[in-house]
Amino acid sequence: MDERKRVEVCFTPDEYAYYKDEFEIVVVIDVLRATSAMCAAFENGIKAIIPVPTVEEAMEYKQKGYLAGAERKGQIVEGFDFGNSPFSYMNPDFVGKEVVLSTTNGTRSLDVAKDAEIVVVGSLLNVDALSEWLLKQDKNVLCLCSGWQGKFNLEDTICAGAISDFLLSSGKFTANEDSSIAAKYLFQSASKNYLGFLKSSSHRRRLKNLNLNEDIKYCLTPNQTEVIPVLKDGKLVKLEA
Ligand code: 3SL
Repeated sequence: MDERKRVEVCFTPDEYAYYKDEFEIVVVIDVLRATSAMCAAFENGIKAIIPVPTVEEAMEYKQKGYLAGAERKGQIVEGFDFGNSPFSYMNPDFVGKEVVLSTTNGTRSLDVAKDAEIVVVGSLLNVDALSEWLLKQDKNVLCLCSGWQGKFNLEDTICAGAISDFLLSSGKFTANEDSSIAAKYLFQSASKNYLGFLKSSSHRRRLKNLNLNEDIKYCLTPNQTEVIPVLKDGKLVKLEA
């Protein structure tokens, strides 16, 4: 009998129903920019992030006095002071605080996956630390890419490929799905130069048109942190070793 655990890649939250219940750990990935911003937030001392799928929910929290941010289509939603830029979370005023956040795709993926046994946040920023932690867990892992409004995207798939490539190389994991094989090959093609590989990707173009080049560079620079955000009772907190 094959004792190996599975690591698979789901390209979009819309496909999550096909994978649900087969994996103890779900890694939610939104490289540009939600899960990168979340990793940056914990690296910079935030206490918790309450991810909410809708702008209305974020506004309700804001009206109750919470620090709340919202992003749609790459831009800060009117009525909010911050959105999804990782640099917004390098704010000394946020240290030790709880922040509410709603984004186009990333918080939607977290909402879709919230009933899994363990939900963690992945990005290129924490990719090595997260992969090593996953290897030690001895559980089946699903990398859930957030994509863009239900569609496939390259940057999340490459990050998922990096995680699965690492786990598969250990010999302790196997992958059965074509999505997982494709993600691994995309990662292997991109890994020497993420910025160059993703030059003409749709979301990179979208963010570049919004003058968010610094965000793009930051989010595509791997291993800037070892923090692993984990979902506990509806809030993201820092996983303690
Ligand atoms: O979709 C999301 O959750 C965002 O990361 C999108 S954006 O990078 O802010 O455009």
